[in-house]
Amino acid sequence: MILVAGLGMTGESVLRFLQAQHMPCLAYDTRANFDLEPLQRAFPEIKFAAGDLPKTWPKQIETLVLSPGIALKTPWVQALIAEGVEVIGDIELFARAVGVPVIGITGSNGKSTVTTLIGEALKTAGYQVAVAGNIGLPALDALMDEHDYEVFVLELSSFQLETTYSLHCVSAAILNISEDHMDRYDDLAAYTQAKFKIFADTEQALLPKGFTILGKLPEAVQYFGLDAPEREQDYGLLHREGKVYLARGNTPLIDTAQMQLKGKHHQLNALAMMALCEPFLISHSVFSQVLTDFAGLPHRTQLVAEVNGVQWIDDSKGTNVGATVTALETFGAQTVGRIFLLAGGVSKEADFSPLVPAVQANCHAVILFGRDRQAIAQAMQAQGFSTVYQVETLQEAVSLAATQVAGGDCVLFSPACASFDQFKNYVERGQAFKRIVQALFAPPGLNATHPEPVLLSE
Ligand code: UMA
Ligand code: ADP
Repeated sequence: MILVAGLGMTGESVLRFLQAQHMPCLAYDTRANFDLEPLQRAFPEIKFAAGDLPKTWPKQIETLVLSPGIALKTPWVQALIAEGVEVIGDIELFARAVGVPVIGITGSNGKSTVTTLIGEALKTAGYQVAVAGNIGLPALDALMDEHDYEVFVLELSSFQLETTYSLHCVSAAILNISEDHMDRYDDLAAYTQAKFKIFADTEQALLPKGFTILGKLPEAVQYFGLDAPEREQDYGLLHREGKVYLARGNTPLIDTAQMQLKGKHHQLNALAMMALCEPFLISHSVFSQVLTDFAGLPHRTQLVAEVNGVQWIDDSKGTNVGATVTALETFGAQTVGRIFLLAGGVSKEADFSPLVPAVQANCHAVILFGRDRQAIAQAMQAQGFSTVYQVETLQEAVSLAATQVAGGDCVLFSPACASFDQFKNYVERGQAFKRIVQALFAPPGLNATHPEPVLLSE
């Protein structure tokens, strides 16, 4: 018998897939308050449980299909493993069933952007392409929809890769590694090792220049970075006659000035797109068109309002320190006035000390909100950055920023934290930011509260 554990988006897609394959299963969610009723109605033949795992179930289970939100080290999962139960995830089921080429993308930041860019490039080149995985559409749902896809582009999280064993990719990348999900991993090495599983069966591997090799790689390995490429097959930047080109080996390919997305990190994302698309022999005019047209995904350093010369930036997807550092560096380079950083939420046990130098170099003030704001405040204090305000909610943080900004300034909402203390996910949090900012400046009916700032230095 199969046990499907975790009944979020992934678990539901697994239930649909197993039902379509006529494979019986049991279904379980660890959350005692999880509302099973809609699923019980949709899948009347399946037995469901929430809260504690029913005592009689473990004896019946041969395979556990585990959702990414449940850690492998969870005691009841470990107990099943000790009993010899096979543990796989939705991507493993996908891998066993898919019959067309797959491109895999993992990394700490930039996954969704690169996955989307590749999808756009393949589509523009005429391929029937599915873009799925951690980006938000469960891979099995894409596999089962009515389209005849010729290629799948999968964004893969470390959580998904932990339970994946036989995914064959025509090309795959780790885009970068910076600390994330330290509540799930013992250390950065364990997190990196989980990501490295993407290369278990790939034809062509792409890695950042200088990346430490942690396991078996295919013969075809390519590196990418912001320097000139060292080898003909590598990707990087070439400077020619005052222009900066995306390049392969010694060949300049696309003038970066054409790109709508600005910032060094997006140049890296564009290079990754070109490298990962190599198996599909896409012309450079296609890449050029995609990079000219693509304005970025919502909630990633997105300008949501410009009022009285102040830019309000939604980077709600900045859910770890690395992403927020990138955003600070990007806006630090282009903002004429001061930067106010709005950050906070669920820390995921992150070390916030690497955030401080970027704050010192680029920020006028930091406004912290959310559950774990004190952890960020302490890191700032430890390194002597004292223009730090603490409030409870995002609403208060925005209102406080509004009282301080002047023309030329930028309010950067890049939380460096997960959202689920106060929001359902980063999308809802980004939408809330936009709504709050717009309400603040909407005439009439301005109803903002301006809380008393709490200055750490006071
Ligand atoms: N949960 C429980 N008990 C359960 C099941 C879930 O407590 O039995 C909790 C988890 O701790 C987690 C939440 O519920 O907080 C959601 O977990 P889930 O496994 O049900 O998640 P899904 O709804 O299936 O969504 C997952 C990805 N979420 C996670 O990995 C946490 C989604 O990525 C992904 O889009 C979706 O599958 C489709 O593939 C989101 C994400 O936050 C964007 N990913 C992390 C990230 O990008 O940093 C990895
Ligand atoms: P992911 O899917 O890995 O979370 P996204 O493309 O959604 O990545 O971007 C998430 C955040 O990371 C955004 O805040 C964005 O500004 C930042 N980011 C995007 N690309 C990169 C990169 N190559 N390196 C570092 N940060 C990046």
